[in-house]
Amino acid sequence: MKKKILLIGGIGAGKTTLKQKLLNQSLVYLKTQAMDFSSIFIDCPGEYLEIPRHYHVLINAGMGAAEVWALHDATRGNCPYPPKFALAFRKPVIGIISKIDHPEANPKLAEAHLRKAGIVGPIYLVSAQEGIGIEELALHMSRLTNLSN
Ligand SMILES: Nc1nc2c(ncn2[C@@H]2O[C@H](COP(=O)(O)OP(=O)(O)O)[C@@H](O)[C@H]2O)c(=O)[nH]1
Ligand SMILES: [Mg+2]
Repeated sequence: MKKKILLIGGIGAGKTTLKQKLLNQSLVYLKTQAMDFSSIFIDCPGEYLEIPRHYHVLINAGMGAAEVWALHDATRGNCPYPPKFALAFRKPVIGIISKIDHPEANPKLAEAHLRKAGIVGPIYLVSAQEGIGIEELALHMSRLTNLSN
């Protein structure tokens, strides 16, 4: 079975835009209304992270994924993740700081939030809009999804 990557993050973190960029699709804004399993990414509405009673949906989705990508919007001042949330997944969790092109981006704060959320794996800094950091992430993605079984 093809390996999948679960994308998690708050509302508007840039999950769908990043997915489109990595799949070489045109960047079309479309609010994610439901879980979308249609590519190697499992894309979810941000509400599943922002509303604690939905946490179990993300945790269940993680079971079908090879890796979890936890996004944090660099322009967001508060943290959508509860402390140690990454430990709820039995899969590797990497951090992705999105929108680093934005004039109000604060990647240091976003990194601190992701570390507090229990992410010990690598943290990538990206801008899907400007293409920054995308090549490195695409390489990581292809290594992961080309692994056998
Ligand atoms: N400046 C900037 N804006 C972005 C970037 N990626 C996404 N956005 C914007 O952030 C908003 C939410 O993006 P979306 O991918 O739908 O977020 P999602 O809710 O996590 O799927 C949209 O208006 C995007 O155009 C980026 O790299 N830079
Ligand atoms: Mg979305």
